[in-house]
Amino acid sequence: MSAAPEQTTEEAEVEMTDGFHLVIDALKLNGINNIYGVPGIPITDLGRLAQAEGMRVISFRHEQNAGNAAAIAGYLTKSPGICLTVSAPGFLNGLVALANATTNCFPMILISGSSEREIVDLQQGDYEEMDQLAIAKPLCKAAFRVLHAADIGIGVARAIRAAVSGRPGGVYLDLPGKLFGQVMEAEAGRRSLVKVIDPAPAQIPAPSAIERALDVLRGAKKPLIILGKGAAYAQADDDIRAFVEKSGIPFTPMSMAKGLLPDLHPQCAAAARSTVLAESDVVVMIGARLNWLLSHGKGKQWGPPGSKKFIQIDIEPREMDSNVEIAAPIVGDIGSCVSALLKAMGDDWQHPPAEWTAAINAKKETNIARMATRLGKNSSPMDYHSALRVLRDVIKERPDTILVNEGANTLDQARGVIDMYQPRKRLDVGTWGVMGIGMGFAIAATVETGKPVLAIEGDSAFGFSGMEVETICRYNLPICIVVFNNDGIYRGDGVNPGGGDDPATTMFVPGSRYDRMIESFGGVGVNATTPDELKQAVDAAIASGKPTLINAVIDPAAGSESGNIGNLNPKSALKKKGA
Ligand code: OXT
Ligand code: ADP
Ligand code: MG
Repeated sequence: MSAAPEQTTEEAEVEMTDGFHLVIDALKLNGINNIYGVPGIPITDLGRLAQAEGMRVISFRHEQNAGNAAAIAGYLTKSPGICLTVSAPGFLNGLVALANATTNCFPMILISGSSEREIVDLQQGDYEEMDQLAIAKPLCKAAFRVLHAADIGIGVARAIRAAVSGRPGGVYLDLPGKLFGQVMEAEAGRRSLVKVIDPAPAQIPAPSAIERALDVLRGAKKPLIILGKGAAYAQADDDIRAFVEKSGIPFTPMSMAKGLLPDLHPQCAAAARSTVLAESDVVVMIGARLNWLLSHGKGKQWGPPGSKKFIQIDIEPREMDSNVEIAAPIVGDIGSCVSALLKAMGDDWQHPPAEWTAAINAKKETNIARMATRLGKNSSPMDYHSALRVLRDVIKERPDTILVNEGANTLDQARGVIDMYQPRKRLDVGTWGVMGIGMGFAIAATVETGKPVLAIEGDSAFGFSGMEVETICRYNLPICIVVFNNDGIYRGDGVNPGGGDDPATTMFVPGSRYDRMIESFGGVGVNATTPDELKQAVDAAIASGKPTLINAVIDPAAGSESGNIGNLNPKSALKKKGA
């Protein structure tokens, strides 16, 4: 335990500690060694002292990016990522990331300093006054405030347990400025800290649930497994692979579950997605929700009504029947559920009928051939496919590289083209389709794992967190950012329908040079206009580990509105000028 630096004469005989040190000691005691944040009143010294105590404190330019970093740190490590912010505006900046973490089931703790309770509660206009606890509550799994230094240990313990147990999510911890200066005897402080034992206890499924699921599965003629990011989070990689292979059932990964089993695995049906969703008769959902990304489990995409039975593995009981009836719910943690299934399957499990796998393979071949034609073109200027072809090769050659991906066309095309080979190597916009995760995810991904990062960013997507290139250069992180610069949102050839001088709402300054941004901070900038230039620049970046930003010039006319989800974009039915 660290002692507070300044002590009064009376306190001099006894070792003392204070709120600052207790927060740091509580985090360290629980194996948390990284903090992502932005300094300022009242937490500047907390960051400084944490650094002095050997923690890694990464200071960002904006709290939203620090929050996204904390969230993905939680996803990658199963230990809550910590985001540290100042009061009111800093807290609010971090809140988008906290809500996004909760939505995506990523464990994180947003720790914000806050103003004086007495003044805030009487609304007397304190510096950065805001009732932060009340505002955070509906946007996270749990929210706590600590008023006494002696309660810091319990507060941190509750926050950790809430973030990682059951369905993981975001937690808010409110620390009023006055708390940090509170002094207490170091020995009492030491005793007040809690090392959280078994923070995410195994949740063993009921044997009857396993039997019910296997009964449903035995009756299947066209079974399908859908792997979601919950399955990747669970880190039960070997058992999941063993279950898929022993069952012989085709699988398709949701975006962030790509690589949990390699995309080139013979049972992978990602390239026949529409076929397997529509034609399967039993679907095993492992850590994936039947939300908008899966058309809520119903409608045309899922074939005729009544043609499907679902088995769902999830740690959250209330997820069951949230959109359609689940014939066989298995509630528990994925590791325990999958290993129970494996055991109960016995040694004579029948693989699905050959007609089913043959039909899938035929569809896969058609789609892969279609994709090959698009990838084979050497378009000038580059289109999405000619640029992505070389990035696909980069990941093939360096499969331990972590891929961060956001945008619309840049996201949807990259997801299809770039095969993933290892678990938890693809990080993207997730459940909300949110822009702005890019630099925060990239920074935490390399800080937490030590792996190189390739961030493939639409030019709009990049803009949401682009200032963090300075952070990347400051900490000299091995991150290579490729900005797919098509001069705008979805496309770069928009026209102002009003005919005025203002550009179209989806347009950016044409021909911008994002590579020059990173050069001003000492990083490597490259302008790439051909696939060869792009490949050379990425290879050099990954080999050197130097912060690099490549401005990949993409045909402004190559994209489509909203990427692959144009169907969700309402359009006015009224025919007006330019509409
Ligand atoms: O089976 P069929 O035949 O159907 O074929 C499918 C697969 O089988 C096949 N396939 C393959 N073929 C061959 N080989 C391989 N390997 C292979 N793999 C697959 O390909 C097809 C399609 O497969 P896919 O993609 O798996 O299937 P599908 O049907 O697309 O899947 C459906 C979905 C819903 C699961 C999938 O599309 C998906 O995951 N989508 C996520 C979409 C998403 O989240 N998008 C981001 C949000 S868009 C919009 O909101 C944007 N905004 C607004 C905004 C946001 N988001 N956030 C904030 C804070 N503010 C504002 C903005 C501002 S995007 C955006 C910026 C955009 O501009 P940029 O400049 O950044 O980007 P550009 O567009 O590049 O300019
Ligand atoms: P995707 O977007 O990939 O489809 P979702 O975020 O929709 O994935 O779903 C992830 C699901 O995984 C959530 O319902 C969550 O409760 C569940 N989950 C997360 N971790 C575990 C775990 N360790 N065991 C069981 N279920 C989990
Ligand atoms: Mg764009």
